[in-house]
Amino acid sequence: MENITLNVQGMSCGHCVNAVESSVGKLNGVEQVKVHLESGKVDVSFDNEKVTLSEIKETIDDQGYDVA
Ligand SMILES: [Cu+2]
Repeated sequence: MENITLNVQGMSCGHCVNAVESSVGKLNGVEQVKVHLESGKVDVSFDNEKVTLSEIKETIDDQGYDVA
């Protein structure tokens, strides 16, 4: 299991938190996802044999947010 923290720009309210948490949380292999709205950080725990970091970043990007 990998634990990473991503810096994500553009999240501003509870809707954004839900959009990121639910879309990333649906990915097969993602164990846990937690958005920290104030700091713009997203903690993700995932199984890197099932899902890649770039797939996670792409999913956040697809929701309309910029991943550092
Ligand atoms: Cu929002």
